[in-house]
Amino acid sequence: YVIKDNRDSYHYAVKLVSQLLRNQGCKALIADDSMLSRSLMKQMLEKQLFDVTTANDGQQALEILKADPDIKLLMTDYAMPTMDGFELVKAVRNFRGRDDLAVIGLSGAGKHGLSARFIKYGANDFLTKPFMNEEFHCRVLQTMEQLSLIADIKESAFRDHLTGLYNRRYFYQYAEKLLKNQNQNNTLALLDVDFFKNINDTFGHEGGDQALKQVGSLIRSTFANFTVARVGGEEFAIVLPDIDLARAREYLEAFRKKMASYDFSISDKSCTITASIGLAEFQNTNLKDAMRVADKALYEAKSKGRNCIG
Ligand code: GH3
Ligand code: MG
Ligand code: MG
Ligand code: MG
Repeated sequence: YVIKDNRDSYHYAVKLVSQLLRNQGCKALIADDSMLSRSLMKQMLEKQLFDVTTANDGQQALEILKADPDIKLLMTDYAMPTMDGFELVKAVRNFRGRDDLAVIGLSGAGKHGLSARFIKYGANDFLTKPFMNEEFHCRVLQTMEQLSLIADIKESAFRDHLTGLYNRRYFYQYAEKLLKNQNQNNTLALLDVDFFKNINDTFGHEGGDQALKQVGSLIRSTFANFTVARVGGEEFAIVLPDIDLARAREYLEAFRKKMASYDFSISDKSCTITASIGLAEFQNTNLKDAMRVADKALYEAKSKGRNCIG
């Protein structure tokens, strides 16, 4: 249906199928005061597997967008009764970026400059009504494909390849933003594998990597609801929001014991790996200050003999 006839290339077909898989269950919103237009676009977006909601005015669309951060595509008409498409795009860009919510503006032919203005206000693309179904599908597909690419790039930029955990870059950029202006007691835990050099010496670098993967997944599964990052070679950080130092100590002590008795398997040989832990409680402080405190506590844990909390 979207691949029109044998004019379409194999390349386009492949792109289409892979994007359709990603569109599946993805939410789209249509803002248009014409019922005919709404139902036509709804049908077409449903063919692209979107979960579609409609609004008959910009104001109503804005309310829906504010309430639902999962909407990934907005198709908006220009002329609508109380809030037009330009106002809607301007307002929505205050809380949703171009790489997070795709906006495609639409308007009737004949008015010059509408497409340029839509794009300047923050739309990703533009369609003139009446449009060919084929062009509608191509533009939606292309816009969503760009969003998917950006999401993939972000994902790989913020993930550590070895363990699949967040990396240091993510940890500093995002965790800090997340915790700013929150008047609660948060705890940062810094965990460093003990005598990791010995593991490398015994099993080789490849074996060391296996150990890091297993340590990473043990932390991840234990602290599934928290932000966990690999912040150094064999160093991991866990942010525990709204958890004070005393409670964090209980959690981390339980984890330390679990890890010390865990049966790691490196190159088919079973072995024991322990870690030392430093904790820091923080409120509005930035993450770097908390890291310094946790690092100091970690150093104390190492000098106390390792496999303990500083
Ligand atoms: P300590 O108990 O004092 O922490 O001793 P340690 O041997 O763990 O300490 P140190 O920080 O001196 O050594 C960490 C080692 O981790 C050094 C480095 O070669 C190794 N390493 C860092 N990143 C990786 C990695 O990605 N893979 C492997 N296999 N080793 C790594
Ligand atoms: Mg209209
Ligand atoms: Mg270290
Ligand atoms: Mg170490």
